[in-house]
Amino acid sequence: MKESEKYLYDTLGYLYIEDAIPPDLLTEINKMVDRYQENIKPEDQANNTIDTILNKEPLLLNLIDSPVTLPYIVEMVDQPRLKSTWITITWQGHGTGFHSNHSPTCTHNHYSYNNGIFNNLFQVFYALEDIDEDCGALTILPGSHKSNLPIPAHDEIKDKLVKIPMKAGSVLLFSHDIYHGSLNTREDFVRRVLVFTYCPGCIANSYEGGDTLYDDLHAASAEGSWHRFLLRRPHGFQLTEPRPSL
Ligand SMILES: O=C(O)CCC(=O)C(=O)O
Ligand SMILES: [Fe+2]
Repeated sequence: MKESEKYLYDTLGYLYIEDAIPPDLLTEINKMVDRYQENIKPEDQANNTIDTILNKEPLLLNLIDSPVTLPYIVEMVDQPRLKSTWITITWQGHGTGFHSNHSPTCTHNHYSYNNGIFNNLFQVFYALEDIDEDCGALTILPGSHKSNLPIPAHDEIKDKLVKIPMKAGSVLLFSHDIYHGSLNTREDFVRRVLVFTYCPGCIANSYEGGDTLYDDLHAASAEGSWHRFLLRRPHGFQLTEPRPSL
């Protein structure tokens, strides 16, 4: 990770990188998302997230330690572990309400800088198609991942929000402490994203599957591999797998 990238990530709370998914894999992922999209009835369009997608779709496995994102994950997450994976399919009029892990938060669970960047929830947010500003581009308040004060009412800060358009196959890396949300206002466009969340090894899984979520994938992975390391169960500050080198 370049020093300028560290500076920008620390200051703004995000980093945008193009060509993060190889074109052939992107085509395969989009075919896979087509199958989910076709099966969502119009009345279910508001409920548009398919959770634990990695457990359902093995073709995503090689993206969890992709050569594009791994150097950033390793640099900015302490003894990283994969926490959550999902796809979101967002029709017009839908999106994700604004939220953030940061201020107020519990004292130990936040972004910090201590001779290096420490993310507690690190979002690896892939665009599966071009996402223009009005197509549900992620909208953020830059720098809010480091604020010392509680976030004011949305209306009071909304003119400082920044929309981040993305190219198909690009990735947005961001701290989940940043204030963020999205809304697709385009009638002719369905926004499709793939999201992986990484956390330090001491943080537990929150949702479906709990800490055993990746046990089968972990057991099937090669000894000493990044797959095995990233798919391990949380275990306090103890490492239960040797950490591979980059
Ligand atoms: O899908 C979105 O626009 C929001 C995603 C989100 O909240 C996240 O990745 O943490
Ligand atoms: Fe979020």
